[in-house]
Amino acid sequence: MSDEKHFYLSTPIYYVNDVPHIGHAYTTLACDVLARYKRARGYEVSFLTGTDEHGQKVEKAAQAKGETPLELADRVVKRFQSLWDKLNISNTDFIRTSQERHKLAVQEIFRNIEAKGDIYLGEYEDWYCTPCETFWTETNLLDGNCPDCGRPTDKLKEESYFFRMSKYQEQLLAHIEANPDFIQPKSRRNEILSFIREGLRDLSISRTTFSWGIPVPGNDKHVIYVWFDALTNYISALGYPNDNDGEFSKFWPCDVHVIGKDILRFHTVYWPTFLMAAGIPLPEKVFAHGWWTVEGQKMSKSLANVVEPNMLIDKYGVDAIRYFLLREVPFGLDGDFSHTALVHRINSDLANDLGNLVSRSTAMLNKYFEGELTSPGETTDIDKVLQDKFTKQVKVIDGHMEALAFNKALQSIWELVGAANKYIDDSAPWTLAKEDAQRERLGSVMYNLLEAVRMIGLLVTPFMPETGANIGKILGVDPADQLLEDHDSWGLLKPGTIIEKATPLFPRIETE
Ligand code: ME8
Repeated sequence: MSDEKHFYLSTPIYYVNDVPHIGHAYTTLACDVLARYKRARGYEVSFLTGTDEHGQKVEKAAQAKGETPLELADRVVKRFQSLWDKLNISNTDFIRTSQERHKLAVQEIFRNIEAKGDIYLGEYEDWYCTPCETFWTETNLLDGNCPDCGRPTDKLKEESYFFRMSKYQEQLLAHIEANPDFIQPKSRRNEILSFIREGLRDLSISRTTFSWGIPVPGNDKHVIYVWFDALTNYISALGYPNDNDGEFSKFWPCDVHVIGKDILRFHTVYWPTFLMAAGIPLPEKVFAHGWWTVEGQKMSKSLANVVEPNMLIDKYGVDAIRYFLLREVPFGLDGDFSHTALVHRINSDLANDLGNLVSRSTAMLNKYFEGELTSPGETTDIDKVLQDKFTKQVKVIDGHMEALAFNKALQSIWELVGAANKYIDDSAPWTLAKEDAQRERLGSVMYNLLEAVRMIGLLVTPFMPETGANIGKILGVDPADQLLEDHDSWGLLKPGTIIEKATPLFPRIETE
């Protein structure tokens, strides 16, 4: 980590020729959970997302709609921003590559690398896939088509500026070898290592066949290649080439770029070599997550199976969607989105396990003590087991969060939910309530149970901010006391607190 109490993370910047779908929501959501967790651990967090607005793909999409590229971008960017609001995304900045601050940074890094002699003018002849904005050599093509998306490619010959990427091959290999965590997960790292070992070619980084982009400094016949432009967003947002009141020196190098596996090579080969050439330190880590299919099929407009996040949030609630996306699939692996799986998770994990725990605990406290929490008495063996489990698990969860193993972190939190539910069964409050002599013991059981609920509320907050806040409110916890870093130890609920009977947190979804 670059600095102990600062944390900088980023999503990819999304193309504006498409409207946001569940895949975009997934990456942004994962970053949000990590950002919230780090804040709860006392870090100052810079969390960047934004939109990638230049390039031929966007220019063509705008033409097809009879708009200018900027009109298209202005329209689509609102769709992204309103979805992020609705998903409770806590980004601290939103960069658009059409902004002046970005243009300045891109031209500056171009000039910087050119001044060092690592950019030269040459001629390019290769096969170009416009949907992927990628050049391919003849041998890369599959039956003449793009090896990534399968669509036709065009032969392009043009004057082009080149970046001496080949020069950085050994330095990049050495960096990846010396920093085992630089590319995650491990399988992705191996994939990139073998790609680099096959040999890096110099990279064409300008185009003359269209104009929607940032002009090459001193030669505006050329616009800068959209990936050279887009990747620079991670530093332009911090004010590069300036320090932006200390932002750049505080947050760079970035702690983690979170991306989908589709854009790994751009982030772990192109971007680090650009930075090496410019003399800028490399990001600490690039984490590539897997790909979502929908009901077993690739998401595509032609199949009309694109999952629209707004609709899902309206139907099931924002926290249920946040929970499902990060619980269902190990971060880093591919996964399948299905309505059956979503409804199952909501009913079993949220309504049944968590929702019932909160309802039962608060209902019993009201039934037996009119809602008033009493001081816990002597600690028995089963109390100790519960407390130890919570204390240990907080550390286990922290390890999972550091590793971006969101599903494991949730699994571990749900083990606590299970332990608390089991504690109810083992301590059988309904039996204790029958004997006056057990009154103090019953009070202790209630205290432990609600303390367990408090800790669970804190731990779920980064994943489900509304649910975490609701649990805090039910328990009468001051929101200022919800910072995980200072409140993750057992026994902080104040005796004497009045806690009302909770309404169900998650209504069950009826299925046929
Ligand atoms: O690639 N499953 O933008 P983009 C999971 N502008 N994640 C998915 C997904 C799916 N089915 N579909 C998309 C670009 N994603 C460039 C990035 S960064 C300097 C420039 C997510 O709009 C995933 O994070 O095509 C993927 O990397 C990203 O959307 C691609 O978004």
